[in-house]
Formats: sequence, structure tokens, C-alpha cells
Amino acid sequence: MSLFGKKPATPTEKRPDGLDRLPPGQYLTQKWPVLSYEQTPKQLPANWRLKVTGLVENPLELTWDEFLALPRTTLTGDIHCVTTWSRYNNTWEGVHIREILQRAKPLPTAKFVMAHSWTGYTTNLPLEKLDDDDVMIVIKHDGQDITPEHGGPVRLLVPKLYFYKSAKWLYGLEFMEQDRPGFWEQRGYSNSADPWKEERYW
Ligand SMILES: Nc1nc2c(c(=O)[nH]1)N[C@H]1C(S)=C(S)[C@@H](COP(=O)(O)O)O[C@H]1N2
Ligand SMILES: [Mo]
Repeated sequence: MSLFGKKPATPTEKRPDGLDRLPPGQYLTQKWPVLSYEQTPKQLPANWRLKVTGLVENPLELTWDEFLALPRTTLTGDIHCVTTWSRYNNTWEGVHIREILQRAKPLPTAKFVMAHSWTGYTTNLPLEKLDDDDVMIVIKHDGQDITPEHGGPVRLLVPKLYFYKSAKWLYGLEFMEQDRPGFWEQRGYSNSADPWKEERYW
């Protein structure tokens, strides 16, 4: 069976903001492909902390239990990979990014964020793209704990950008004044990664 659908199920479906639900050049899949550069880590490192560092008033170092004790949010939405697959109606559970931002309080000089995976992967984005209604640090997908190959037990979710901005195996958010390219952004993937503008590669 082919990984990608031949054509979108409902190609003319619109989002509330009037954009096509399916971004240009994307195909729908029901499956959830795995795309990882690194080997899948077996488990959360024993010394894992969610580290919020750099240009913030209150740097955070949350243990796993402290992270799990934060208020939870659930939302359903679509994801779009730069390699052209999209998957609709993913239900995510986790901690909304604003729970983190409220506690860490980025300084006025903070304009960009680097997300760090404990495997060494990084991805960068403007603070205004991180500080959005649908950005979360997620631990469940469609009601199940996120599996290790999909970034479990904890990954970032930035659904308005190509999925490489959603770092798997998340452990750090670093707030920066200047932008810096992350792992794929140094290797040819677009810095801005807007699927509706087809910002795929540079
Ligand atoms: N740590 C890490 N995060 C990552 C990646 C990766 O290789 N390593 N790949 C990115 C890319 S290109 C995509 S499309 C999504 C894939 O997530 P999935 O494997 O859960 O579909 O994760 C993103 N986050
Ligand atoms: Mo991707």
C-alpha cells in the first residue's frame, strides 16, 4: 500500500482563516510516518529536566514529575511534513506553551527560541511562532502515550509550521536575541517553514 494518498480527500476544504486546509504540494496520509535523523532513544534520560534557559526572567528546570503536574491541554489539529505528507485530526495532550512562558517570562530582548532534543537535534523559531494558541509540549497522541519513535515521552508541537520545527525528545527551550539555524535549518530546510507559503528548502 502506498504511503501517500493519491489526492486530498476534500481538496477544497478551508480553514477558518480562509486558507486551504491542505497546504500546497501536500498529500494526505492516514498513517503516521516516522522521520528521525537520530536513533530512537529508549527512554527519558534519568537526569532529564525541562530546561528553559537564555533570555528569561525565571530560568526553569522542571523534573519529569514537576512537568507532569502542570495544567494539561488537549487539542486536535493537522500536521504537515516538508517531505509532503500531511495528517489530519491528530489529538494531542500535553502542556500548553503558555504555561511555560508564563512561568519563565521571556525578557523583552528574547526574539528567537532554539528547541533542543536530548539526542542533539535542534530547531529554531521566532518567539512569536512559539507563543501561539496551538503550540504545546505534548505527551499523548490520539489518547496514547507518544511512542519513542515519535518523540515520546515528550516532544514539541508547532502545528502551523512544517513538522521539523516540532522537536522530538524535547528537553530544552533556549531564548535568544539573535536567530540561529537548527539542525535541518543548517542543512537546507527553510528557516521559516510556513507550509502555506511552501517554504520548504533554501
Ligand atoms: N529530535 C528530532 N526531532 C525531529 C526530527 C528528528 O529527526 N529528530 N525530525 C523532524 C521532522 S523532519 C519531522 S517530519 C517530524 C517527524 O515526526 P514523526 O517521526 O513523529 O512523524 O519530527 C521532527 N522532529
Ligand atoms: Mo519532516
